[in-house]
Amino acid sequence: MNRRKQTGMALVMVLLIVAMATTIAAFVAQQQGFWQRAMENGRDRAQARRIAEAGIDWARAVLADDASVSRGLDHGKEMWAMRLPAVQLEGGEVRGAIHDQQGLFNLNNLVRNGVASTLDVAHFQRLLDTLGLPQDLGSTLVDWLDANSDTLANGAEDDFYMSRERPYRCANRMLSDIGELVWVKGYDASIIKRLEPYVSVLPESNTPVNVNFAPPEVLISVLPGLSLQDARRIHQQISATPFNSVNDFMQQLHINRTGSENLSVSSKYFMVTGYATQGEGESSVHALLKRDGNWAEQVRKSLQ
Ligand SMILES: [Ca+2]
Ligand SMILES: [Ca+2]
Repeated sequence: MNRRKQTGMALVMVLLIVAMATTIAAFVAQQQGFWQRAMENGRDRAQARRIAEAGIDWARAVLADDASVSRGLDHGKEMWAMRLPAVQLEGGEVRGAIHDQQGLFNLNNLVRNGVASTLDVAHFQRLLDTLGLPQDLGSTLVDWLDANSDTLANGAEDDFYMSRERPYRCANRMLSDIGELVWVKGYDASIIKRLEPYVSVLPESNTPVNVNFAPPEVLISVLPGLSLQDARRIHQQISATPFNSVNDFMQQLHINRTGSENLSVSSKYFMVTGYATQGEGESSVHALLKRDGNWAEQVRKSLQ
């Protein structure tokens, strides 16, 4: 990396850190009253939680800012995607990062308006195949998501789940979190762990894959005809030079446009992770954000 570029990146890093420190300072001032009332015992932890949560406000501001400077384009070389070092605060520290969610395969795309999407099901079957996972996981998940109670070949509906030792009903609707997969026939903790780096659970069922963030395994699942070797090469190339348009991407691959309808170079869903320590207390937060125009809002959150 040349010197000028290095200086530029260092400056961006400083700006991000200043933005985070400012957001947290404002949040802390606002919450003073709460802290004074908090029980002495849980005070450190309560403070750590609030600081970790302030990371969400920081991410919303950073993503809104990105939307105003890079309309319609998102990739790993943008400011929001940079990894920050821990920011030191009085009595502790805070770390935060923003991760794109649209380079991943959205499991809720499998069923649209209650009906299985044949194309997305084929994509998911290919992903399962690439990861060495059983194909039946596609059928059981489609049955779990689709509105009807007709069992697909190798699938599972109410009659299967209601005959379990501890019966429960088939959801017949979208997933709201990846953890819900444990209820679906065939899925267990180890399978979820294997899938997790490649899939997302977004509150919509028609989200395109942002090619600038897609791992090679996801690229080949959504682009029939692309070899894993070519996908790895293109993925490596993207980390240095992201694509500005889906057209540029398709031209580079020399494959025809069929199958590219659900590709993109922009994202509207992001996962924010925040981790804070204060004295003896620590806390972590994961929040899914949805960006619409210049506004980013929280869709769901888990706080520990
Ligand atoms: Ca952007
Ligand atoms: Ca069903």
